[in-house]
Amino acid sequence: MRITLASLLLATGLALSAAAQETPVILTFAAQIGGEPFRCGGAYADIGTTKSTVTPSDFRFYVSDVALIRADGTEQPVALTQDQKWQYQTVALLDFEDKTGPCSNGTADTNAKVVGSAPAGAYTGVAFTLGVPFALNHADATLGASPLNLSTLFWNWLGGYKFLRIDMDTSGGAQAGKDRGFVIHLGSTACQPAGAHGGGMPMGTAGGHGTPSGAAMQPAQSCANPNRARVVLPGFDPAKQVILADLKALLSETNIDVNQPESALGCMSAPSDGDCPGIFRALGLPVGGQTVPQRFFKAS
Ligand SMILES: [Cu+2]
Repeated sequence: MRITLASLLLATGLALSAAAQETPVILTFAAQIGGEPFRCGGAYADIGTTKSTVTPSDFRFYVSDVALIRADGTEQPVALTQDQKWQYQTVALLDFEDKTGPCSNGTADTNAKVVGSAPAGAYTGVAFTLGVPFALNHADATLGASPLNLSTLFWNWLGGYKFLRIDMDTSGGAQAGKDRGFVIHLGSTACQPAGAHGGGMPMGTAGGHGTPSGAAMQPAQSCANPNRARVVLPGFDPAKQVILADLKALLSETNIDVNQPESALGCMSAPSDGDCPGIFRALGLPVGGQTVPQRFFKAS
């Protein structure tokens, strides 16, 4: 094919006009507890089935595959700005703790926004996944690009990242002084290591602490329980509304004062953990083959 100056100019002009139709997208999130803003070390009453008072010490989560929704229900992916800090590829970290008070596991910086662009158009809603995509979830966090480089949001190579981490002290009497508090660490479980051959039991139930086992040193080939929650908020206008994540709604059917027997403190996502089903339901994740609409996120 002969390339003329005219055709080059035409191609350049088309590229410029296409680029000009990309429009900025900014989604603002807010972490709340019963409608009040989350604050490290704050006290929030009437949480969970025992109406406990909680003092939170972490509130961070990863979202991915952010999309705008058209009136016909189809999704337009949002291209995230690659900012070398909060966003990498299709993943963004929302971080509401500022390392003050009891939030000693955290980082001083906070981030409440997802920033990107999409073709200009008429959009009526927003969708995103709570979690890290499989392709990025089983890397080595010590080598990960920010924000996938935080050891406090990572289990191990096999289990991957903690998609959501909310930690808290609780006022409840049953465990006061011993194993006090409650944590929510959401992530994939029952992950098979690469190189494992069929017939074995699924290994690597996430939630392990301390030294990774041999299996944990290998990346996962697949996880029986991905535990990634797709969240759809129809009727959402990013220019006027905020996406609220409310801990009280997340814990509304959970007893946070009495840890269920023979399980990790709070819910660390293990399939056998009796502290998890109410939280999974609130996230719209399947429990016993049933799924109900999520209630953790809502539009302001
Ligand atoms: Cu944990």
